[in-house]
Amino acid sequence: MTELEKKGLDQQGFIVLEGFMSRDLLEGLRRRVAELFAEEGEKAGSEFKQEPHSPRLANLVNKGEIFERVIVMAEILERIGHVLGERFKLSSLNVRTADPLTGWVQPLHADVGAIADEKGYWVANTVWMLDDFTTDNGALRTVPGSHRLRKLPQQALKDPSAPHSDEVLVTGKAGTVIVMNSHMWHGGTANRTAKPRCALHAFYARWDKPQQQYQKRLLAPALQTRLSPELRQLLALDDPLNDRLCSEVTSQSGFLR
Ligand SMILES: O=C(O)CCC(=O)C(=O)O
Repeated sequence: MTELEKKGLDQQGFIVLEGFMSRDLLEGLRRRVAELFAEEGEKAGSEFKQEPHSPRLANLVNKGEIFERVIVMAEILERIGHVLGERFKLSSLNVRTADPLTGWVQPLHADVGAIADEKGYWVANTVWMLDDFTTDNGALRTVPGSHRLRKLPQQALKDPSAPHSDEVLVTGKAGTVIVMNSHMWHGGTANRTAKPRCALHAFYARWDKPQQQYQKRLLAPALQTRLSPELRQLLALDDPLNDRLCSEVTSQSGFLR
């Protein structure tokens, strides 16, 4: 990773890896995501939480080998490690679609309502653009530098859904990946076009915090058995501390109840 990327993560809180996905990976992800939405229908996303006007899929490590490839990519893990330090785990793997023409704006939030603690930052997210993100179709907005405030938008702002004077919209071509310190305030914007906008979120947490979705409970036993040691570690499947932490919380969101 370059010095510029380190500075981007440290200071503004995000970096954009243009064209990161190979054509095969992008097409494979789109195909699998479309199949899952068709199979799951109304139930899509129900392992986690459902958001208005934003069809979601959850628990994706359990739903196809292609997702195992996504969560373990070295270039991404290196950048996540820059935010979280050496020891971290996958917290959840979800898809979110911004439905067309609903007017729904996802409130600015920090993931899982996380505020950096005395050890530093403990949440980092990646947004994998499965469609182009444009100025009109519900791209991600960010408030650069807000991860350093150690405050949540709902504490600092009258209306976290309103436009923010410092916001920056992140646009890019399908195949691009955003890596972010997800204490930084961010949220999806309204999709004002006629087509849905879809993204995959691979979300990571520091080793000493609970997973957003407890992988050991959610992944099929047969899948857990065949996973490599590297994946087992990333998913915290053999980690008694994670078992305890996850037993103490219910699944968390930064903005959904
Ligand atoms: O898909 C997006 O634009 C961002 C979604 C997001 O930040 C979230 O669901 O927590």
